Amino acid sequence: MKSPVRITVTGAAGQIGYALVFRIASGQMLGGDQPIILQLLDITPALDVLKGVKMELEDCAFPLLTDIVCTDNPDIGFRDSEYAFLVGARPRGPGMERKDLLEANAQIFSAQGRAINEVANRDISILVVGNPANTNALITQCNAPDIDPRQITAMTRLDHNRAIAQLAKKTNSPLVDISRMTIWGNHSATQYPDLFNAKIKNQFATEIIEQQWYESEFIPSVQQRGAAIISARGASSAASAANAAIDHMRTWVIGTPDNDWTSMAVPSNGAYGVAKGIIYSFPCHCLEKQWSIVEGLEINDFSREKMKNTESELIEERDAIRHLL
Ligand code: NAX
Repeated sequence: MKSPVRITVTGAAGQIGYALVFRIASGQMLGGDQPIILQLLDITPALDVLKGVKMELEDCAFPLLTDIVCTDNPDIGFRDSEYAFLVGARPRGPGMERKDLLEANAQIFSAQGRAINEVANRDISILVVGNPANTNALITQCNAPDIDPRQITAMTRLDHNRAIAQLAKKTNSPLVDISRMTIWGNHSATQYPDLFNAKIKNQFATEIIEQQWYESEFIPSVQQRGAAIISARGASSAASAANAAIDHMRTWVIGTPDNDWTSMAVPSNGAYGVAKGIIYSFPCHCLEKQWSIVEGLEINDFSREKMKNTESELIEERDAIRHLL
């Protein structure tokens, strides 16, 4: 029997947390032979809710779940953690400017970065989900100087999955026939879902779909899907976000299939002319807890402009909280 790994989920009393922790505990992230200790972190007023989540986890009698820690203390929540989902974040309140939101979250993610630096396992793999996810990941990284920056990523897998689903639906194709989808840039309405490299079986998607549909329906609908869910459900995406978070971690650990890639927001190394250091979503290959940016893809003028636009937004976000980096 393998020894248990510690997995931290912040914001575990929230709606994504509720959709995530049961799936992790059932083995859907690391497989059916990997025992798990869940370390659930939330703020003090949410501890009662967290207690209820813990009771329900116990009631599932998951064979892999060997312990559950509930805490409002990041030094306990991240202790010896090997995987962390940073979901908890401050939502935008009434009258709050974007800059205020960035600052409020910068405080949260600086404190968590420092705690990770102090107490987490040195090989921790971190996925930031809480928005603004890319910039929150940058703040976490700057506050955890002893952790390799490559281990701190942000989530665009939900956008990636949404793009695959929309393309499959439009072309009446099985989901498994779609490969090489790419989300570039920020997890925001400026993200660029790129179909020029995507394939449906062995054909390029752009040979099958019309440019008009691509530009005026596909791109906006992927960019605005989060808002569409809120207006339909009266609450933001939760189950699909939790599913994407599991997909992100699982792909990172077990790898991408041959001839395919995933989308992950990772520190830019300057590939495709993207400013070094910002956390930008790229097409990535993964193998055994390592990722690498897929280089050498052809980028046409249409894509280049959209990639620049989302890059500019990330640079603005970084500059707004630069004093905290
Ligand atoms: P909820 O408001 O349901 O839950 C958030 C939880 O975080 C609450 O329990 C809250 O008490 C906790 N929290 C707040 N500050 C904390 C802190 N300092 N330490 C620990 N916990 C803290 O939000 P939910 O719907 O679960 O969404 C969570 C985050 O995911 C939001 O920022 C949301 O915008 C973001 N999303 C990101 C997505 C992505 O693709 N990257 C998609 C889904 C989602 O919108």
